[in-house]
Amino acid sequence: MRMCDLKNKIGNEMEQVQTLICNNAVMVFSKSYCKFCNKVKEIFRTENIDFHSIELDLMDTEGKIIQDALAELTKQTTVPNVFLNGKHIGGCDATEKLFRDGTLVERALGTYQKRDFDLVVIGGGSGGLAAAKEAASLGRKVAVCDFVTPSPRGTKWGLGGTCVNVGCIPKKLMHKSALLGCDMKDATHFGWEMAEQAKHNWEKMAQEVKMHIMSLNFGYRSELMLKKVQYYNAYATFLDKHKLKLVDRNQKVTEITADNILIAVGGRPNYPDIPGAREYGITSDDLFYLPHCPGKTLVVGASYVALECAGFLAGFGLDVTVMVRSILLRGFDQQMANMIGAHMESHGVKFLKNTVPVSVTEKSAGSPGELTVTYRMSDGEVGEQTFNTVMFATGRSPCTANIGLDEIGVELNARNGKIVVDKYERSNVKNIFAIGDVRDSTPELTPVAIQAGRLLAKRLYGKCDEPMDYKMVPTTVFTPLEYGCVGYSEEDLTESFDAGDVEVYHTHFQPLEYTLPKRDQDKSYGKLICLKSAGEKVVGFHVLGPNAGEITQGFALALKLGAKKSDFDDLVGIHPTCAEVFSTMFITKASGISVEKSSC
Ligand code: FAD
Ligand code: NA7
Repeated sequence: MRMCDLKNKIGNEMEQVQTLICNNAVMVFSKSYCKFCNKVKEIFRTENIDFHSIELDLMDTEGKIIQDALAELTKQTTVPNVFLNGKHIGGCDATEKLFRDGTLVERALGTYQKRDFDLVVIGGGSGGLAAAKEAASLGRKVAVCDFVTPSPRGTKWGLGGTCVNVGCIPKKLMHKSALLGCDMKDATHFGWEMAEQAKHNWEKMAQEVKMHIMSLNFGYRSELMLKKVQYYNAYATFLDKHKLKLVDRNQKVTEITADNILIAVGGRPNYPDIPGAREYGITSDDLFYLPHCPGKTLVVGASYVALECAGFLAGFGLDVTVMVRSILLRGFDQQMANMIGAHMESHGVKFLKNTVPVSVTEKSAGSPGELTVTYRMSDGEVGEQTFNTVMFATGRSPCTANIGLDEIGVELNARNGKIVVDKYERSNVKNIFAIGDVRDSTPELTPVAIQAGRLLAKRLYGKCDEPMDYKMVPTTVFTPLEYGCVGYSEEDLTESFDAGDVEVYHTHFQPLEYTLPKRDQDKSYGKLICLKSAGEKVVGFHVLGPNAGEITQGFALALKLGAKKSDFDDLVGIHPTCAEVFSTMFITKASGISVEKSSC
């Protein structure tokens, strides 16, 4: 009931209160010394909302009478007491809630209309699901729209996004499968007698991986149901900034509205613009679901998706070639990148360097068939080879092209099509947010998307002000010899700091488990990059060796907390491990002393 309608029910002495509420779209009953009242007024100023306030403490006895009347009207005895367009809102918390969830301006202007949802998330991947579940836990009405457009080869999958279906999860499981092959070879040196030589069965592995993924898909759907998040298995496009059109697999159209919309649509693999690429090539989207062993494989591209896939395929004993246009692992520390390349090469992976594909044609059909790849080297020479499978890992593009963003004016980075947002993940259209792989200028990693999603929901619907901290994000490349890092690469540092200010400590190490099989001598390596002017603060951590991901996760905390080299030196190692080398790393690169052949 609008307070103005109560006018006749209360005494004449309340007429002044009623008049204030009815005559002012935004009315704040306040006390001049009250910090919550000041906070509320500051919120209105920030949002450019005109408001009228009276300070009850400056009004002698009249102020007390007004406060009593307000208590009678609203059952609220405290200030601030806020009214928007005649409707009682509440105090500071209630006003802040509307400010956070983005509906305050519309409510103040009297244009707010109740929508179907508080939050609709487009994209049921790592970031989208995290945000949706958090918002629902905070009591909001939430929907998730997720739709997988099949790959050009027809591969499709369930709820959970890239990580679960065609990214981290199948990749790490296949990496593990390849490592097991290696371990089995090592096992004979540890006294195991193998009845017969182990053979890899692609079909069995792919089936097991698929079953695991399906169980995860099911888990995500159940979680959404439990949290009462409405799930639409439909492709979403914007009709206006609060309204979406959803089209499901049967072309059934639904329209829904929301106060806030989160875009978490991720990205999909690129294909090079050459004849036969889409017709005969596959991407990581297809590889994990390939029903047959890929056989002799060409992987085009040299970033982490390419090297990881090439690594596990070679681990299964397949003939694998990586076609590198320029450098390995652009964006990563190049010393480490080249060490990874050298290790892979020593395990039989072939590299066609400074080379780009020109065309792919079918030589013979089959599962797998044979494909002829023509390629050109940087010196202009043209070559041709036959492969059973050609996989393109030539980057990914955000799924922002066909979702109606132009119509509603959401700003994209013209260079990469990603959504430009502020530090609170808000786009230039105030009620539209973006996180995860589709957000511009942040690492494309699952935990990053999850953390950003959770924090966004907490800022919108909880009591959190914290923006996502995108600095010092650790990561690992799951090549046969894993590479973990956090912080700066040596290349980054020379761009940002004076070369004389940088000290690099490093060492090779021999994992104990490699000693009996006598393998990979001088392949494992660690380095700490320190800033002299900051008391040798460690600003870069790099490790190449078994279980690098596990090692890096722990040390990432040290870097995040600002650890110095002396803290690493004070740390007592755990023996015998690979990680302990970071507690005994005393040789600097500048000294020129050899770091080869040190072992634990
Ligand atoms: P996604 O997980 O991509 O989810 C987006 C979802 O939105 C998808 O389901 C998509 O189909 C859907 N969608 C798109 N458009 C629409 C629309 N209009 N309507 C409805 N739904 C739509 N990260 C790591 O941290 N560790 C790893 O080891 C790792 N390995 C990787 C390996 C590979 C091969 C790849 C490709 C990626 C890997 N990543 C890894 C990256 C990680 O998978 C991504 O950073 C993460 O999945 C991004 O999450 P997201 O929520 O932004 O988007
Ligand atoms: P990246 O990191 O964008 O790397 C793409 C790689 O593909 C890189 O080595 C490129 O070489 C190469 N590339 C790109 N276009 C071509 C063409 N046309 N021909 C040959 N080689 C090419 O992509 P990824 O797929 O590895 O990973 C993308 C994200 O997915 C990653 O951030 C993860 O989060 C998941 P270049 O160095 O440009 O010469």
